[in-house]
Amino acid sequence: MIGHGFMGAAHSVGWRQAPRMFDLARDVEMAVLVGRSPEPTAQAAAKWGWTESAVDWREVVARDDIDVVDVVTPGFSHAEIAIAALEAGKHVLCEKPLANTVEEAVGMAAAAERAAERGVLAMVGFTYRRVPAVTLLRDLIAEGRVGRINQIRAAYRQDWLVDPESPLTWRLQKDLAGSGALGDIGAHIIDLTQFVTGQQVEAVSGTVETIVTSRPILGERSGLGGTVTAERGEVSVDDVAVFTGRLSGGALVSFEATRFATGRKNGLSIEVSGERGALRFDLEDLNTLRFYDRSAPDEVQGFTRILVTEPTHPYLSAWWPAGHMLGYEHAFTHQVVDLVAAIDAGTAPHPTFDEGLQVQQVLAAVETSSANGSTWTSVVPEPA
Ligand code: SOE
Repeated sequence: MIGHGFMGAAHSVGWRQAPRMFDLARDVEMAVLVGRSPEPTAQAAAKWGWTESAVDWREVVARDDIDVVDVVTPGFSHAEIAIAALEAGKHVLCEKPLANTVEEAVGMAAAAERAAERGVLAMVGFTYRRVPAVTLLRDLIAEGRVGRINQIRAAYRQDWLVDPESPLTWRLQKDLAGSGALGDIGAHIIDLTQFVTGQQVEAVSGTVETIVTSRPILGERSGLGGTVTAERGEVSVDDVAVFTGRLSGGALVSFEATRFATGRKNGLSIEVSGERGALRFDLEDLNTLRFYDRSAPDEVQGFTRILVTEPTHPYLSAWWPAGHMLGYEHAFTHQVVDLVAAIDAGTAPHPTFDEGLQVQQVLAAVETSSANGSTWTSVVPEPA
């Protein structure tokens, strides 16, 4: 695994738990954790259960005893590391969004296509697909429970930047992160919408905005923030992105991605409204799925609460008896389970790099739309 920030911790939990709780077709050995500085990397490796630590990712990626490379670094380095790993014949799991630009994502998707010819696989870490209630939501739509989809509301709302004195971390710098709320959390709701509907966002109209334009330069890092210095630097990414999308099936989607939703800590929600019913999920209540069935008699109409903890629900048979609740980290375990199953079967693990590239194209179209007065913009522009 390359990188050891917040996502490094989450992915480590996934790699550790998956072989302990699920029957995997392959053994998992947490071989090497790679970071820029020897000491913090060695400490993280020891804490999370990696056998070794190292500082040179190129050397590690070339090693014969490595089969899978997990990329959890900031977006600017995804393309270089993932392409090198695929070329070295390693399966790759890469954090979202796939890259910082469409150009980089195109290169990564091409590398993944070449690798696939040699049986080498690549997957993007849009982990929320693996929250059991989300997978169930997708399954219920596929079964026709909501019928034709008329409208979707998808939001990802956090508030960790509402303090103007919160430091200028890498997530606030375009050259490091690609974009702000749009790519960091907007990418999740684009992917989720497409995953649960099986449709693609084909055009968008949107606005992106930066609310706090300069922030204190970071001293020592910790988690999403860290200590600050007296100097300020420019915030070069968006704080809020609000956009409308048109799905291939015709429905409109309202998207909202923000780190300024005061009081919302990790509020990812999606509500799918169809001709026969509706489904609603909220990450802050992640064991629950709400279902409205229009065919129910009038006197019992209303959203019902499905507690998604039954052994018959996706991924749940490996965990606790019904009603015993899962958390944020379980989705990272399920991600490893699905990746290892795909590697064993030799089939493409979803989301593929092509799917990651398409999300990147939606993100770019939102930025183009915003720069052009929120005009409707095709996700992949028509050739001139
Ligand atoms: C920060 O906004 C962040 O950590 C995202 O980068 C993650 O993808 C999301 O899961 C939680 O919030």
